[in-house]
Amino acid sequence: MTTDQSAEVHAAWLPPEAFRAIGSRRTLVHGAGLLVGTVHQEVEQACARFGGTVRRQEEAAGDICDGTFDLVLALSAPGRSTPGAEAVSAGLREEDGRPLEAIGDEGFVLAREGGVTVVLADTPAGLLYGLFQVVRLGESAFDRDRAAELHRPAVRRRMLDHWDNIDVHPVMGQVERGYSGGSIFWRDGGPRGDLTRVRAYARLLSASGVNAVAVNNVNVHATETRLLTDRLGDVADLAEVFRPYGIRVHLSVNFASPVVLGGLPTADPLDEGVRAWWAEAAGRVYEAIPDFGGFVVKADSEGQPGPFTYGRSHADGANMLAEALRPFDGVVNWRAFVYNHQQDWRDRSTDRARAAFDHFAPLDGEFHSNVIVQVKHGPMDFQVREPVSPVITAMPATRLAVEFQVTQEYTGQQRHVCYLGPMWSEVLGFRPWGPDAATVAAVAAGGSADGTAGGSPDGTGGAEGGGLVAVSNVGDDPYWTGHPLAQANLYAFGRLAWAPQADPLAVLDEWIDLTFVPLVSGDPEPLRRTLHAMMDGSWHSYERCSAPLGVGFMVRPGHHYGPDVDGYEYTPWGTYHFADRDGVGVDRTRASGTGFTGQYPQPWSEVYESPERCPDELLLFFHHVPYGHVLQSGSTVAQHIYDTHFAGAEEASESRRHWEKLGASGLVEPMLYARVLELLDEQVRSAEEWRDQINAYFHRKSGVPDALGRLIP
Ligand code: GCW
Repeated sequence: MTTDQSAEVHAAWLPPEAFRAIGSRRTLVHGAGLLVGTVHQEVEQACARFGGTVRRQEEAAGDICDGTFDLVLALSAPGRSTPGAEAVSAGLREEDGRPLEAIGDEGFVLAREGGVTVVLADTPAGLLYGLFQVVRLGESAFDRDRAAELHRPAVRRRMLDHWDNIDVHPVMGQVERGYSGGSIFWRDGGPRGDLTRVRAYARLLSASGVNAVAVNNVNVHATETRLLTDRLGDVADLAEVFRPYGIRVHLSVNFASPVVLGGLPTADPLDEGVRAWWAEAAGRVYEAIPDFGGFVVKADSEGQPGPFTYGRSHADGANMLAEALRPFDGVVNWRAFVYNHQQDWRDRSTDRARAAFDHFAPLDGEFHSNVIVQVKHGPMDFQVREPVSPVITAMPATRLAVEFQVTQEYTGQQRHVCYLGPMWSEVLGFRPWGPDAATVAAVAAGGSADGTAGGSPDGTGGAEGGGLVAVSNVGDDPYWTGHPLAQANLYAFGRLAWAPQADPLAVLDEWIDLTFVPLVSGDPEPLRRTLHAMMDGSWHSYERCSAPLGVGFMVRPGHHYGPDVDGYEYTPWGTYHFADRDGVGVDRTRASGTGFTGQYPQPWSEVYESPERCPDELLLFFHHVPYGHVLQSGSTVAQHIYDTHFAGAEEASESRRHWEKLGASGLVEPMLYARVLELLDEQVRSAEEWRDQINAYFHRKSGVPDALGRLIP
């Protein structure tokens, strides 16, 4: 592994060595436009290092497949015939069997014939994604013929939200829930100035498939509010750096901006003055950043201002901003993470899991077509295990985006190895209406239960979904992500957003093959095996270590690291487990609980309602059961808690042993080796603490002995 010395930035999944196959060959880059320039530059850099050649040709000249080149990256401009190009995609068909007419906005066709590898795209962005596909393939892009393959992203917008602050927040710091040092954009009240890192980041994101970035925290504090107006230049500077990599910049905005910035007496979304203020603000943004993506809004949530103050609905609020952005094709990502965070823990009728659905489902059909309702994948808050949010099933006439958390707030805070690809993949492939209906990924792409496209009441909506969003895990840490192996999560988010059906372990392979393998001189197999052994099952392992059977939130209040079973039990946050001497879990049934199970369509509303049919891993999310309750696995709740926590701690030690074995092999760079080893020490310590606290707590509460008689403190 190398660090790019010039920029002091770890190369992550784009080490120069990963470009060897391209850089040692003869390439033609064909077409015009900023992103084609980026493609050319990438190839040029690789050639400078590995001795190949590259020619840039804006206009068609000659047959691109005549054998002069090993690799041709060409734009297929309509009406311009490029000899050889048509042959590449001839015969390709759409899913429904029609002949392919257009490759599409960001797609590309890849083929190899007669010794020439060809990437063909309709747009410069498609060409750039095609280039990175050739990088991923390495030598295998050139070693045999390949029938033409069509690659297209499953969702149009693949976005990372940064929870970065400009000022250092007194509690949350420079990056809210950031575990990788400072922000790559902001420092101590202003922009960082040096954009080298942002450029490297843009490049990495583009190579993973991400095409949108929100550059500030959804909790928009005083200074950050001004990014919309007098600090807009700072956003424009970032947009400038992201642009050559096909990434649009979005901004989190403060709903109260007309009051805070504009001096208006109200931020009421139906007030004409307020609407005019936003229209003008949006106009100024687009003057500075013509390809600006849009606004991200957290409203009426955890203390953020919103339309409720004025007795207006979230549709009123979102639509007002949508109208301001509409002339410029901008979108509003309006978050559905709305709940009462000042709940009385004695009140058993309020259920935080219900909140997003209760607030948003009744508004289906009321949002404008450029509003995207952004829904956290689970009904609570990024726990290691949650069911899929029922909001995803409840708004067929609304563009929905599904939100993940790459930053590991509740999954080890980038001190623990926890590869989240398998979790996201499970969510994306989940079929909330049963086995024959749509997946969550299809909803994000714009489908609904019966496979028809979503739409919106003003008629201008339609097939396009809201896409996939995730909270970034990146900071100014030398390895980008605190834990070097947490880079895999960032990579996997982009790749799964592009192709949600991809096998997350194959994605992990890709990441290993780009990040580590090009730098290994000998046999890379032991390294591959070790990383898979440590990472493949690490999400399940983390689940075994932490709160059991889907109950969630047994973490230290505030920073959320480490165990504290009752930490949130008597707080206003709505995150309870209700453990007593007889049992544990939240009764969310219709029969006797909060009725949350009724927010799901069939078959899941029935499955979750039944303690016998409810999947074990979600039992305590939906049911309050006795410690002796027998799980589908055959174990009891108490015994399951003991067994999984002993296993989780043992797995952490095993992971450490795997890594230690690698030490002597010299297969990883010593600094990275040492960093990971140090973090594994902490993971082992923490897993043992989880084991002992959780086991002791339930042992004392229940009095149930461990069937194996192991030591429980
Ligand atoms: O998970 C919670 C975090 C908050 C965060 C919030 C949200 C940005 O603890 O720090 O605020 O979610 O998603 O808005």
